Amino acid sequence: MSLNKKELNFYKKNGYLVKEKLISNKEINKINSLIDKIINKEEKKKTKIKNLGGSYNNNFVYNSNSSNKREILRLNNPTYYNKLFFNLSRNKKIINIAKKLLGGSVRFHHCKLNFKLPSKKGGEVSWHQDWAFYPHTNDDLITVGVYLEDCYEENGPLQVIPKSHKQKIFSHHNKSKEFVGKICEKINSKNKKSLTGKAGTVTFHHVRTVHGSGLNLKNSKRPLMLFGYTNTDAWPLTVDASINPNDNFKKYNQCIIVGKKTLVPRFEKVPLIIPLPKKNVSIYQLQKKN
Ligand SMILES: O=C(O)CCC(=O)C(=O)O
Repeated sequence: MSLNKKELNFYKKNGYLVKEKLISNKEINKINSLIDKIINKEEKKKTKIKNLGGSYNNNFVYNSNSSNKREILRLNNPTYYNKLFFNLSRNKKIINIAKKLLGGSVRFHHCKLNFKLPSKKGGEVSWHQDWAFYPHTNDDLITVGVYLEDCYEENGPLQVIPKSHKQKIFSHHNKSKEFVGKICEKINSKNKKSLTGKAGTVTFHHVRTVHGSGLNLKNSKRPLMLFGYTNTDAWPLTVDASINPNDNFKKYNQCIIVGKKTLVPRFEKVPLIIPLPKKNVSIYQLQKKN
């Protein structure tokens, strides 16, 4: 199952796309069994953490520092953690679509597995553009979300503002000029769309699309795997949680899934705001600041 012209045009116009049930139940079930094991093992541990464990270097981000009541909000870099997650990030159906949406080549950028815990335990993710976190020389970057359980309105699905990828880059800095990972000004969200679907449904949104998510009103964890991909000629302008060419050029090139190595970035006239000063913490902590 690939992408037809109508879907490609829809993505170009609106900055997002949903492919219902792209991943089979068999694959989803295997991944969910693995996740259950990981969570059970981790939540039993009573290791001391601070700062919600939420720096890039830690595997897990929690909703509390207290070992008695903490639950996992995020597994950082799941593709390094287990081959099953890596294989999902290289899934042919996902990559074929990403290739078309990115314009012909695909480089893996980053990955995270988000759990939206019930109600305030999980909280909301405020409106933001991924582009604010990792600006590149052009904006052929995409975020792909895989729902690992059915996700409907009441589960706190991803929400997007259609056509926002063609508009400005919003400031993600607060009044004190700190990078807080959210849009602080009031935005028009009248036309927001919730990206819902059964387990195995895959969402695609452009790196400049304004998005976020509301509360999970159910007693579930709403697992959502998020993969970031770039065109190979989009060169990072800052250091972020992904592999940086200046630190490890070999590994950076090993992230190419479709296309060839290049030393020639493509520059486009794209709006940019550099996300500095930035703290090495997760979006959950960043967005708590006003
Ligand atoms: O997990 C969510 O609901 C949204 C997360 C998100 O947008 C992000 O991590 O950038």
